[in-house]
This record gives sequence, structure tokens and C-alpha cells, in this order.
Amino acid sequence: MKLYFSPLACSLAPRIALYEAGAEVSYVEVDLKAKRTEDGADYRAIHPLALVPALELEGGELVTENAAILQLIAERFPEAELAPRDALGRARLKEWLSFVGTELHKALYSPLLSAEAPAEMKAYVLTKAGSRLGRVADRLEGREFLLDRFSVADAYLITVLNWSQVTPIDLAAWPAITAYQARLQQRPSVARAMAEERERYARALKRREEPAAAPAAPAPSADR
Ligand SMILES: N[C@@H](CCC(=O)N[C@@H](CS)C(=O)NCC(=O)O)C(=O)O
Repeated sequence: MKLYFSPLACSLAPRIALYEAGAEVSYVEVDLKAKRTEDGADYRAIHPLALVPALELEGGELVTENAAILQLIAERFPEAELAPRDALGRARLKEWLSFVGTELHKALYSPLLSAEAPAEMKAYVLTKAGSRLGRVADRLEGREFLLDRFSVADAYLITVLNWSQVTPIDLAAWPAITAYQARLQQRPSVARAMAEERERYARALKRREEPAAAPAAPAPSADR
């Protein structure tokens, strides 16, 4: 398998899941601005929208969309127990994957991180932050994970929450979320994935001759 990723983008989630699973995978970095892979290939020829993540399977099939990729990883590595097996548990997993993908990633963080989104749009999406993050905080109150144990939904949530620090969102308003973040960042798969991608991010910045210091989260851009 091959995971197309961009450092600290939402493709961090499948990397975390793959580390949890102990999967043998090659990781191919994509420059989302240039739309090129690190081997110089035109990424638009691989993914029509040039988005990450994309997971290429052994037979060459390409799977896109984080929710689908994460569930496929969970299914391929059942011993890692990254997804519940019962019907209600699966529904809850899909519920949270959808919530993170739509209410948080695309409806909240993407516009805030975009260099192109107009100020009015950013102000509008910020009006939704309290209710959306409040929902997450309510869920995490008294729980270690979104579901009964670590799942691919946590891999996605921790990835998206990591972007807060380069947005006006101050997670300190939700202690259940900051406690969750602190806990998950200690988890070996998460700690390893974040450390590696921070390094890759710093290298990518350097290549673009921007400040070399590695931030804990990506700088605002049109890429998330
Ligand atoms: N619906 C896609 C969204 C993926 C997405 O937005 N990826 C961002 C990185 S977090 C991206 O590739 N952005 C590049 C761009 O918008 O051109 C999914 O769930 O996988």
C-alpha cells in the first residue's frame, strides 16, 4: 500500500491508523501547491482533485476520502481493533467520522486555514465553533476516546484539533478537549506520526525558502 500525504494535513489521520495497525506502507509526500509528488509526478494524474489523503492498494486501485480510507484500514487490520464490530458501534464510528469530516474539518477549520477565504466567511464559520467543539467536549467528558476504545475516528479528530493553534480557536475553553489532546499526543502512534510530519513540514517550508522553524501545526493556507 502507498499513502499519499502532505505533512500535517488531514492525511496524518491514516498515517496514525497505519502505525496503530503496524502496516507495511510506503508514504509519498505531495506538494499540494505544486500538485506534484516528491518523485516529480503530476499528482492530478493520480487524484483528479489533487487532494490528500489517497491510499493506493496493492492492485493499483486508489481509495480517496478520509472516512473511507480510515474504515478500510480498520477493516484490513482487524487485530488492531480500530473500529467496533457491532452494528451500533459501527454507526457511532461513521457518525463521528462524518462529524469530524464535515462539521469540523470542512465547515470550520478549512475556511479558517485558507489564505483565500474572505474575512466574512471566517467570521461566519467562527460563529459555529462553540456549538461544534462543545459537542465534541460533551462527548469526551468522562471518556478517554470518542468511542469505547481508540478508533480511527480519534485518529481523524486529533489531526483536525492540531490545526487549532494556527486559527483563532482557543481550545482552552473546552478542558475535556485539551485533556484529550494531551492524552492522545502521548500515544505512541500519534506521537510518532506528529513528530515525523512536523519534521517533513519544516523541510517542506525550507524548500520554499520560508522560515525554517517547525510549527506544531501547519501555517494557514488554502490546503486543508
Ligand atoms: N473530502 C476529502 C477532503 C480532503 C482534503 O481537504 N484534503 C486537503 C488537505 S487536509 C487537501 O488536499 N487540500 C488541497 C487542496 O484543497 O487543493 C477527504 O475527506 O479526504
